[in-house]
Amino acid sequence: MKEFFPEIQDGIPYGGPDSKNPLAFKYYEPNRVVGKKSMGDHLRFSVAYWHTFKGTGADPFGAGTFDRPWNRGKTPMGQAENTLRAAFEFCQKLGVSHYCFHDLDLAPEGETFSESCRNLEAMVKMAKQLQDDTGIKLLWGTANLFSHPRYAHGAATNPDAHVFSYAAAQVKNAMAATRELGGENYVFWGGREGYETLLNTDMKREQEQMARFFHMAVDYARQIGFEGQFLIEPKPKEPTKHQYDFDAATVLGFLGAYDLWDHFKLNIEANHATLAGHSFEHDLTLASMNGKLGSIDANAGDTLLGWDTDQFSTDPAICARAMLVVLAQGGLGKGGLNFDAKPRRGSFDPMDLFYAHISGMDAFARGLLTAHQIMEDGILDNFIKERYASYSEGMGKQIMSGDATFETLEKWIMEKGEPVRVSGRQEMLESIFMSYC
Ligand code: XLS
Ligand code: NI
Ligand code: NI
Repeated sequence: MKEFFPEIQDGIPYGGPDSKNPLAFKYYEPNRVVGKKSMGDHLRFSVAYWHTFKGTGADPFGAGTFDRPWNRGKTPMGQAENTLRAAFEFCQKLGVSHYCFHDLDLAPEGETFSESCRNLEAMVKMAKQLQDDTGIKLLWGTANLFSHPRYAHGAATNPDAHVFSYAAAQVKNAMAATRELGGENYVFWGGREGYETLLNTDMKREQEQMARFFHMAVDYARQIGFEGQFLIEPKPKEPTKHQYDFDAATVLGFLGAYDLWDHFKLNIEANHATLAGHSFEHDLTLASMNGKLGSIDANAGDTLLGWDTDQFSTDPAICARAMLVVLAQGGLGKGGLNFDAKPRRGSFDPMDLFYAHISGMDAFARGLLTAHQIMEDGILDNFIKERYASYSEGMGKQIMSGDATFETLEKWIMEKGEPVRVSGRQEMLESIFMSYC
């Protein structure tokens, strides 16, 4: 059978931190034990089908540039089969454990809805076989509810109930496909769920529609016995000016307001957090402290550009800050680190996909090692604990147990007077953090 990546024959070796070979890992050793788990189990890397195998490199100023021999074939289904073969060859040679897809990445849309369903079914069958042959697993599936012109005004938030229904039918099939393939999660990214102008938009109604959609998804999962985790992926803008799932805080508020809290966790994407004006670790922490950090789209933006550039992360310090949050909550469970990332338009060679993923995997592996060491030493943790120590005793303890009132505190202040100011030591802590990176 034709190989799509003949340059790689024996997988990607581990070369160690001193290696200068771009086709060797410097930090990622799947079997190395870090704390209580292997690196592979900590990181659960996943390749994103849409960028890595279906991405073309097109931008608003020009056609696709990517050389992707598998995206050819006499028929759309022939092309889909070639792509699937290339995907498993790539994942196996790279040594990643998981992949993710949208329904339409895997199978082409047909002339009719039922033809689309048949296409998906056929591709799922083939994917199942390849999963069995290789041991590569599905981290999550999702439905593309944003590319087709019918979704120009949104899917679940569309003003037309006909479009809502189409989206529901599509998700029903994508969820069944995910279940069939043993997918551990199902992701809802809000595609075009947002608005451009309030002159034509009833925002309250649209959000109610979205909540109905999620409730139907929860019901259907129960009905078919899908045990995967439901994840919502926040993003503040692009494609619509104002996306409803703006950031982790907004999504959590929405889940609480519409009685969906128990059914969803979040899939936090680095580049989406930064587009929302937050750091990656801010949104990770916000999700995690609410028990809602389910999975991660591991990528990076460009601080000079205001859109979702979906680049591979190459900054081990940012990865370390992210992995600190993941380690503190005891891992990602069913989730993983999905490379929702693509090479730049000028990196059109299939081999660029290897360079890109290897550097992304190394960045997070190095981040994991750094975060683990920081946690082992406990210096930063102890500093934070100490900073709040006044709430563990005396009046602070009474405040937190509900025994203090404004009146008792006023009386106490009359006696104690002015507090002693304590430095936050930010620069000292930054310097300690840096010494680990
Ligand atoms: C787009 C999103 C998308 C989701 C999956 O910005 O990141 O790729 O991860 O629909
Ligand atoms: Ni994403
Ligand atoms: Ni994105």
